[in-house]
Amino acid sequence: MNAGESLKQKKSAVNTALDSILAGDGSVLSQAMRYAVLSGGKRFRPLLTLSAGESFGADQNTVLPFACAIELIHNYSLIHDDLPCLDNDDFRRGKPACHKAYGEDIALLAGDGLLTLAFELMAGSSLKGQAASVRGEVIIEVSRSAGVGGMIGGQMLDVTLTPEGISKEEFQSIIEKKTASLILASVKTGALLGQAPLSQMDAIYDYGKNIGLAFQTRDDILDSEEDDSGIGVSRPNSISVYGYEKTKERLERYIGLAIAALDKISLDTKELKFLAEMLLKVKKGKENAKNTG
Ligand code: GRG
Repeated sequence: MNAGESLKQKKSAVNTALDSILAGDGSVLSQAMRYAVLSGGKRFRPLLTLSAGESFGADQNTVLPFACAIELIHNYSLIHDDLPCLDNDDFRRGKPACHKAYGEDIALLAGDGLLTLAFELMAGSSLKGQAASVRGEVIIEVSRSAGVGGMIGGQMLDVTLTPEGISKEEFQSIIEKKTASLILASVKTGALLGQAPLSQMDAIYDYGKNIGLAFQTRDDILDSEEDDSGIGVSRPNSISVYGYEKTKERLERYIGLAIAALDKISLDTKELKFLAEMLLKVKKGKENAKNTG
């Protein structure tokens, strides 16, 4: 099986697990949580976790609850990010955003519900042998990446800094925290559950960080190609800081660095390489609008 096919199988396993995790009690709140998570999405982060886990010999059933927990955290952030007080987006994955479908109050709580459920999943999953000994380390890693030092802190910078006055250092700090930190934690989680040796952690870090930076850089390129409004941007992005051509060069550089890091891991990392190379495909027409399944 090639990497594309095996990743397809992993994506399907993630979707099946999420469907079961979010079975809920039929209440409006549980419907809103299901709506937000099961409305599509690339499942990029859980695929990274599962692929990294597999590279280091972890059993898929061990990794799956953690991979799903990270996807729940990602989806909570999208629900909250779409709210009128933040990005004020009416659509997500080509469908009405959670607050458009369920109202702001329920969307806010659905996000909170997903975030807390993620930690319940990680703390409560059954782990055997050595993997059990790293549970605490994984939870700390994911908490930090999603918290004030990571995604929330990055979002705070994003809403407070303006495209006009921002320095390159400040911009790099935004994307490292807002986007790259959870992506890096996704990779590290798989590696930790697979008992990756300390000697390979630098390479894992380099891969995860660069793929995270590439992810946001690519998203900015896709956004700029979609936005033909001519009114400019209200939030800092890679194009406003570096310009279009330099942004494309940066994307290629990040991906080159991520793949070079994999070369230092003498294991089968072809899925991780495939996921990195996927980010080089930047085509016109925002995929998120089409990305419903
Ligand atoms: C705590 C009030 C409160 C809000 C949190 C942290 C946050 C708000 C929002 C962050 C949203 C975010 C990280 C946006 C940038 C990252 C990004 C490119 C998201 C899109 O991710 P994809 O492309 O989406 O993986 P799919 O649909 O494939 O899952």
